[in-house]
Amino acid sequence: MLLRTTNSSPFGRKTQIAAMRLGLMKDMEVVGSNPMDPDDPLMKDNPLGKMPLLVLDDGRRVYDSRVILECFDHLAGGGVLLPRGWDARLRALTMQALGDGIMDAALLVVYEGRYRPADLAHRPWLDYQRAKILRGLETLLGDPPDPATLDVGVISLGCMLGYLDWRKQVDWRAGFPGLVAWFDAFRAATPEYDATAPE
Ligand SMILES: N[C@@H](CCC(=O)N[C@@H](CS)C(=O)NCC(=O)O)C(=O)O
Repeated sequence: MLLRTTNSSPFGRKTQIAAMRLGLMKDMEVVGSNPMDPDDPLMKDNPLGKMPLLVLDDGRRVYDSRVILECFDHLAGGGVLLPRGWDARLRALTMQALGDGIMDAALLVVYEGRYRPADLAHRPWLDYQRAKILRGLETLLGDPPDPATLDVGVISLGCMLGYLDWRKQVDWRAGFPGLVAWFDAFRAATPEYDATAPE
């Protein structure tokens, strides 16, 4: 298999953590991508031009990170990162949607600064995205999943907090100190997280 991503992508980090935990890295080559390069092979593999992108041995292209995690779990026999029981599965998928959704908003905040000329930056748009991040963190704080039980939701939430640490879209440690212990417990239980840190 071939995984197109970089360590700087929090969505790509989800897939690398999952692959490591499931013992799939030995079957996989990881190749960097640049979504801003129109000649990058990513463009023909994923019409959305986003990473991560997985190429299966039979040539099938798999996107996005949620589907790649589902694919990895299936390849590992199923029921590992996606619980088989419906209630636990629904909870894990919803937590993944929360983590991914916060990362989507956080990514848009970064892109606003990176790709829009400073004189065209639109403050209300940034506030709108940051409000999603803050509401999401509040929701997580209200009912966090067990940080030591790795599933698709916990992977996404851990990558999300790490991404906010790195890019500093909001100061979550000051605003939500209750989440610091959750993040520390996640890192302690998930060595794959530190092993996939962006350079
Ligand atoms: N929902 C997608 C999001 C992937 C995503 O936004 N990736 C970013 C890098 S972190 C990207 O490729 N951005 C380029 C673009 O939006 O054109 C997933 O879960 O894989």
